Amino acid sequence: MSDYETILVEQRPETNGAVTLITLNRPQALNALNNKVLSELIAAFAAYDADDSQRCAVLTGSEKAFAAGADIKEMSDQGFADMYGNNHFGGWDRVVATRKPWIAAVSGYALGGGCEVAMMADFIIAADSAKFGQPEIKLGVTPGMGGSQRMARAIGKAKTMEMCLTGRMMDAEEAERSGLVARVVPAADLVEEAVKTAETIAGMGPLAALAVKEMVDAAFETTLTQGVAFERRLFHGLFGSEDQKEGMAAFVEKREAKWKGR
Ligand code: CO8
Repeated sequence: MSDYETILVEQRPETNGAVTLITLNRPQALNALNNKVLSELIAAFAAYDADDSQRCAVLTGSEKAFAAGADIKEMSDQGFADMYGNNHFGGWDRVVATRKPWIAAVSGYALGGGCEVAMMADFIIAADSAKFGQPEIKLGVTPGMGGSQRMARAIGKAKTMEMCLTGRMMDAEEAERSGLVARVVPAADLVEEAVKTAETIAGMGPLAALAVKEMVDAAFETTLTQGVAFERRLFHGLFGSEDQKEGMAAFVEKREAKWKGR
């Protein structure tokens, strides 16, 4: 457990500490994201990234709300100079810069900034109770933490425009059908299922996991030809690792691989 005020961080014992569970913990505000939450998440993700024993992370909220958005009360009186001058919420880029894999486990509301943070994850596992939305237009603003961009890349223009222009919510079933989430599970099993999935990832070669994340992310930044070339170079590069020798030897010898992350 941790000394943070707005989040809980735990290296899950059933995974021997390989899976880090980060839980948003501002129940009185439905986990609304304020500057304190952001600074604590930046610290928690940096600590996760820096510790070799931690191999995959899960970010979750409460049963009622993953996060009901950026903290409206914190923002409401801010002017242009406050927001632009202080690059308000620019720090989320540091969460996105996490190099190791992490999963968003979403139950209940993931609205506005909450939906945007979920979309920053490598993928989303949703409870059947999950509700996604970008309702900022109802407040006279727009998504501001990447929602219009990441949602458009995840589910395409038509649905993104509809979601952002009407502010309507999308349930878990529609989110899965649309490609916003990887999988839907019963709400009661959400954290267990997400941790289990994270444990599977934690059991893979750490270098290969970093490379997968880097190459899939590149698909959203490059042309197909450049992306395929980048993938091939990373693939070639892994042949300089001990884990590639170990992984292929283990297959031939019909045994479990013992990864070194080297
Ligand atoms: N911010 C601050 N407080 C919130 C937020 C929020 N986003 N959401 C809920 N709360 C608070 C409520 O004010 C309430 O507090 P109190 O008890 O003190 O009145 C408490 O949480 C419980 O909420 P409700 O009583 O409203 O609970 P309900 O079950 O009736 O409703 C809803 C749940 C539907 C989720 C409702 O709370 C709601 O609509 N919340 C706001 C959703 C929203 O509009 N989110 C978008 C926010 S804007 C945003 O995210 C912009 C992101 C980009 C920022 C980029 C900056 C650069």
